[in-house]
Amino acid sequence: MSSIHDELLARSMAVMPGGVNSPVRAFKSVGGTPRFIRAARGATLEDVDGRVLLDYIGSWGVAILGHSHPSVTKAISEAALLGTSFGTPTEGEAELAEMIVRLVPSIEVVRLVNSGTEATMSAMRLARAATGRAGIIKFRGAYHGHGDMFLVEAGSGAATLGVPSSPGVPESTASHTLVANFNDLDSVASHFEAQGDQIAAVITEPVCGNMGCIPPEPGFLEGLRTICDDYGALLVFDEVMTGFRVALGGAQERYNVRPDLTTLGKVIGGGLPVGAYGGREDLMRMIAPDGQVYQAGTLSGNPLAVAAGRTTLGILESNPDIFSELEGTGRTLGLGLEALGREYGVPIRWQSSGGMGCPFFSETPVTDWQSSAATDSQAFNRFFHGMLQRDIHLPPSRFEAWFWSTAHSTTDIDRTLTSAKDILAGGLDA
Ligand code: KE4
Repeated sequence: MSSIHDELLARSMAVMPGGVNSPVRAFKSVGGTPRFIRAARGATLEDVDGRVLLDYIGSWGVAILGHSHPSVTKAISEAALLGTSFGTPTEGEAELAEMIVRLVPSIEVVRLVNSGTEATMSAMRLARAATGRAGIIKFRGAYHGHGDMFLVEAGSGAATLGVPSSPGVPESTASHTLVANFNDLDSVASHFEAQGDQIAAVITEPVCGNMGCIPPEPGFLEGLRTICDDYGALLVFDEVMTGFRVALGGAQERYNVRPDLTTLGKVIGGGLPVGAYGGREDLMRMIAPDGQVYQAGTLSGNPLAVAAGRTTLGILESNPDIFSELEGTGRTLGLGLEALGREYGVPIRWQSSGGMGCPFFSETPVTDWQSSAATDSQAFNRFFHGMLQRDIHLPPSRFEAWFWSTAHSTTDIDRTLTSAKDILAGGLDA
């Protein structure tokens, strides 16, 4: 008998690609039918069947304060009564920009946009304009949104010029994207040695969250900073996920490395669409209308999203202990899951930073795309569905990080671990 989720998926698929507005939601990598959600509050989602699910998707990192935080909902409601989008400057945008400048160490000037993708595309256009170079370096397995230049996998064999990994990305675009390996400075150096004078920037997730959670190894981010300085390239930290997630000042504060440009998203919108890019003032003043580098957006900085973002950042700024609490939750989850793995003979390796992390079904550390791709996908998929059957909704892919919030209680974490124990005791090869 088909469920209401099957019916809604069929209806959605009739009019939307895959029935979703973002591919990962479709459960393609884990199989099965995605749950249609009708409400979310605190650490939980409520599906259209009325089932309440403990949520580790957290809207992919957005919901650091939990869903429907009363202060955020109130701020949105009040802003909505004044209108939703004016297409003019507003005081709220200045306030949010001032908060970002105050809280993110390297950001002196910032531009608000509507998504992480817009932020990364704009930051790389600026880097190319500032350096007069076209080449960019990204890391295999890293995700920076769906801009053409980022949808590139390294060419096979020794040729490491990018080739498109999505139809519709012209070779001419992909050829400017060079691909290196995360946590491998030599793979970056070899690109610079070969064509350093053509490389505008290196863009990295300072903590990778799109191939599972992979923190930087000691010295890696510092090494990127040095090599960019040596060759006159810019260092861009894509903190769309790590910003206000791994520390109040993001990964650049946590790891004490100062990029030239930073991109932000997710948390800064408090659940509404906001992205941002910012950094050195000499670079950001090149953006129109101060400078000639064009970038624009009808709904950029709209009053609703800015109200949600300001309220969220305000709560984080006035409660900095939140980050040590989130770190502690990650430690409890990690120690518990790894202990269960040992108890039941299932290799589990937990990796996390601040309020993001994930288990890998792996004997060995996961330091880059290759080691992430080598982890046990079947084990993950069985674990995923076992947790969903127990009303715990993990991100539906082993290449995604889990996100927890200030709304996740110790009872929630205990329940997560007892559910995991139940599944592992039953065996994952069933
Ligand atoms: P958006 O365009 O989706 O707002 O942001 C793109 C982006 C840029 N940079 C990083 C480091 C990101 O993680 C993202 C988006 N993250 C994914 C989660 N892996 C969003 C989920 C989805 O695509 O539906």
